[in-house]
Amino acid sequence: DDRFQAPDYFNLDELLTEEHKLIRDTVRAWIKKDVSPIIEDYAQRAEFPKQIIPGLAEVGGFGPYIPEEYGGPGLDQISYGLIMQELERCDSGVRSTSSVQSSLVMYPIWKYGNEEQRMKYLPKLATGEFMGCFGLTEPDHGSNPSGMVTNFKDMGDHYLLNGAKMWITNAPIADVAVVWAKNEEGRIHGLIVERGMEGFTTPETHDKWSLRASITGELVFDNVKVPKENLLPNKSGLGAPLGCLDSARYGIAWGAIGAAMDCYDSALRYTKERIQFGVPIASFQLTQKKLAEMITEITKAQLLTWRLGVLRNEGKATSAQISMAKRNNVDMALKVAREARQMHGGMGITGEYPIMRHMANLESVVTYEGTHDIHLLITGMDVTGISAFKNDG
Ligand code: TGC
Ligand code: FAD
Repeated sequence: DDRFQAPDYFNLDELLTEEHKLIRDTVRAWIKKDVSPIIEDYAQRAEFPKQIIPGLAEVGGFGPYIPEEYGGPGLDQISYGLIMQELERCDSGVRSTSSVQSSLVMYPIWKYGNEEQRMKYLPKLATGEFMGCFGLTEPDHGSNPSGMVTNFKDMGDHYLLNGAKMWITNAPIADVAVVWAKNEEGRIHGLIVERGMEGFTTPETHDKWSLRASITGELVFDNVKVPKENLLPNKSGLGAPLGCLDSARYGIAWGAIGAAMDCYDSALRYTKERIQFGVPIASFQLTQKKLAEMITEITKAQLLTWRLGVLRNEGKATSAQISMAKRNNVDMALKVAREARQMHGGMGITGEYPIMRHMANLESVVTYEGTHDIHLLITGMDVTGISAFKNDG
């Protein structure tokens, strides 16, 4: 049987509703039919498969939890997580497209925008007619976004935006960008910048060895006139972009499990079939240790993340809990991918198997949305009450 067998060692399916399972299985079937057959080729050629956009919209990949009145499917947080899991089981870049559109573009417009902005952008973002991107990171300010230098001045009837953002997922194909910039008092605000505004360019970032099927670029603002109605009015300060990151990081915690599942499934299948020294390599204790540890770690991550989803549905999840899950699950997935890579021997470095692609993708996932060490420091700060981000040295 060459069908993917989703690991469910602790019968987690029993914790899901019929609707959750239906949503997950719908995404799984679409991925299998339309995306898995092409993804390796696109990744090898470092090209984003644009043709998947309508399908992504149809399976609820754009703003899963955005209410129906704004064109979203209005799903709960577990459904959102399961969608991310299935997308990243295919490729972290596919999940990235969905994460950015949903949590980094639709979420801030929904939460921090006014009614006109919601009605203008959300329905089109939900169908994929508009693609969005999120500009927080700058060349000199990655882990420390509060130091950003991108800024806007009040010119009376418009704002004048200057600066640059770097490492922006979907920038080169985006119709709209949610951009974080400081006003003249140094306060961070979100602005909706649209393609076509004079002085706004989105050069593509080339030569990535990771997330090759996802498109990345810069956002450059050279005296861009932004209409005043494009400022997100309902929240400002660093907490505004960080609130979006909470939602995206939660999705990544689920997504990483998907990538790990795919690596585990492939490793289990391969080691049962591959014969060396006259026996399947799965019969060696060293192989079994790897498989046993993989399924243990995947199961722990599933339980942690399911619980986090329940807390989010109840509005009780803290940012620090989300950081712990993002950090744990991505690290877990990266370790599973590295082990699986070795278990496939030489075949593990080829595109015949998804392993090397997952492994390379996860190097971005462990860095973006807060690095592995930044999330550790968030946990450290949460338990001690002391911030270790800055030192006086
Ligand atoms: P700090 O003083 O701790 O906080 C400033 C204000 O923000 C509030 N806050 C939060 N609010 C909501 N959610 C959170 N998670 C929050 N964390 C903090 C905080 O209460 C405070 O509010 P107020 O009202 O008192 O001003 O800020 P800090 O400058 O010390 O920085 C904290 C730190 C280091 C944790 C933060 O800067 C951080 O998370 N850095 C990592 C940067 C990051 O994650 N960048 C991601 C860029 S986007 C991206 O990577 C997209 S990839 C997507 C894809 O392709 O899938
Ligand atoms: P730095 O902040 O320079 O960090 C370098 C190293 O120093 C890391 O190991 C870090 O952990 C460590 N470090 C930094 N500060 C501390 C500290 N206080 N204590 C201990 N160690 C520390 N950003 C967006 O805004 N939008 C996007 O759509 C987006 N998409 C991305 C897509 C890809 C493929 C990639 C690779 C990145 C993307 N990013 C995006 C940017 C991403 O969020 C940043 O790369 C990330 O936040 C880290 O910033 P940096 O690369 O500048 O690394």
